[in-house]
Amino acid sequence: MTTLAIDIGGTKLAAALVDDDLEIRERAERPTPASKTPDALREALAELIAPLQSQAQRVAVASTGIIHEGSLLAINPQNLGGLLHFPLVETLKTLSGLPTLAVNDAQAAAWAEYHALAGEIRDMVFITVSTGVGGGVVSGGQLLTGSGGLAGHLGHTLADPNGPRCGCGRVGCVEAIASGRGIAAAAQGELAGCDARAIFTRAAEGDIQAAQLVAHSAKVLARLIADLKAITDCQRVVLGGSVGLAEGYLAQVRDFLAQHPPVYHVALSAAHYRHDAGLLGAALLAQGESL
Ligand code: ADP
Ligand code: BMX
Ligand code: ZN
Repeated sequence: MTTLAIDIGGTKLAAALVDDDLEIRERAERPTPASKTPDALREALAELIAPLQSQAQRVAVASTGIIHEGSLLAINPQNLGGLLHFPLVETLKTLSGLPTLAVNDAQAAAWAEYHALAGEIRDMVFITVSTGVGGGVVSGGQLLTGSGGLAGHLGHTLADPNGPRCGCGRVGCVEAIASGRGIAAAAQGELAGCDARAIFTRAAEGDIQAAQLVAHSAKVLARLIADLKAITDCQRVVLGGSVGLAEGYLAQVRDFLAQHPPVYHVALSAAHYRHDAGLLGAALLAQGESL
């Protein structure tokens, strides 16, 4: 069977045709629409899947937001230009005419990365550092989704009670500081208005403020990972997302984690499936449910 996998992020939309052996046949990508009304998102999704949908037998969506009973509810609507709610499964079923499954993007990516580990590991955590900071927890070989889809939303745990207000309504969340948006929001002076990608480029060129912004994100991530080790006793933490996968970022997180006492140490690795972990995890979940 061929799955049309779709990844909806705060910055980009991706779609791919995925075979049952997890090979990607064709892939398409476009920016998440700037006017993020439900109609704009529906339109962008329709254009994204139009060239692919006739070749698929089912649709599997990995999306930013709390995914519950097929609908997207943003915990941080700022990541989606204010879009709070979107009927994901209903929209894609109507557009494609195919059976459709939807799951949170980081939960999906965690499932793909867990399978890629294919060994003794039964407890792992996936963290995406991207537009936001998302997560997926596999405990005892089971993907935790929670009763309402909230499980793994580790970007909304506390990093700094004196930190910036997060779009979720709390103050000082990890996401408000360490995410791509958080890094960009903290930039001042000549870096004000730059996005995270530009700030990483400037850091690599030796800009001191840019390097400090990147290091601060990595330090907050390392603290989060130490907390996660204490909560889950996971054997591995896998990092993904465009910030998480950026050159040199994982090494910095590793160095900051090494400054914590040894009981909080855990093996860290970059996502095996790189930017496709969400797409492939959604496809795997659709296979598992024989959709
Ligand atoms: P999404 O959140 O849509 O899943 P990404 O994983 O690409 O998308 O994350 C988007 C964030 O990553 C943005 O804040 C963007 O500025 C940042 N980003 C994109 N490319 C890079 C890069 N090469 N290095 C560092 N940050 C990047
Ligand atoms: C936010 C939240 C999570 C998501 C995470 C990463 C929204 C819209 N999203 O914490 O559900 O997993 O961002 O999302 O509230 P991404 O777009 O950065 O990949
Ligand atoms: Zn928050």
